[in-house]
Amino acid sequence: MSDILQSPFVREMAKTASNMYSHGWDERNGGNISLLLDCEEVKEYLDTERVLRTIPMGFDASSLKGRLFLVTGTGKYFKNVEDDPETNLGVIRIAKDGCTAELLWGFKDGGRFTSELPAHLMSHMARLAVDGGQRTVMHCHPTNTLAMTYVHTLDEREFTRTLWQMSTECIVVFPEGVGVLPWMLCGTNEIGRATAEKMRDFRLVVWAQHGIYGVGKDLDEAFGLIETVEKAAEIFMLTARLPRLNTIDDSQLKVLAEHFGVNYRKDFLNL
Ligand code: 2HA
Ligand code: ZN
Repeated sequence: MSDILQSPFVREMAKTASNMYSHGWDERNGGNISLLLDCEEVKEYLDTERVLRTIPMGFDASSLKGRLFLVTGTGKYFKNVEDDPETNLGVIRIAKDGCTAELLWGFKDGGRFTSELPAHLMSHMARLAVDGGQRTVMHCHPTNTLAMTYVHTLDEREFTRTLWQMSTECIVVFPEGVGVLPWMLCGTNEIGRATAEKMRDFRLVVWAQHGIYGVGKDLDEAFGLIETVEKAAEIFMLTARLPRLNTIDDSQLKVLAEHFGVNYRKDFLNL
């Protein structure tokens, strides 16, 4: 059996956590990531018959039963993942009852999965229903995106349109826009359901005064989506108190979207 610490999934997850930390998106224990794993690939590294512990999840994820996820741990710091993946990460399998996680590897200090597991697994379920290639859910606290939720209306259409105006590539990268949730208590099934509901239409969901969720086929895709929103939010915040002399207007956004052939939210523009 090969060393799981050398597996592409553990290495890439650890590298991504460090990268997110370096961006200042994951202070202290902020942020969490989950990655849907390929069972056959995992068998090269783990005896998947050997369950170390079972951990109740407190919600039903029946449609994911038998599926394996690599997830970050609750209370764990992103800055430490790369040095000690086995303590800060875990591989879980959703048990037959749909409500229990079977720990196959990791959380070596007796820890457990992220407190945001409901939002992660419910988002995986929602996205898998629209995109079979969906594998990653990523949550973090990017500074400018958070700042923007204090000074900009949380109306989804307006929020998206402002982001699209902040950089030419935005409408091409997230043509469906961003979903926005008002402030809600985090770590609950309720915010999990609300996030998953938005994930039917969006790959990005902003949690006002908290952070953002991004999804994708792999870590790079989810990271890239969040990175693009955060860059646009940074430009918004840098220019928010200055007179706006120029912008990308709605007809230019339309030309962009058509040129790149993306299916954008036409109702988010004033055309
Ligand atoms: O795990 O980011 O939303 C820490 C968080 C909770
Ligand atoms: Zn958070």
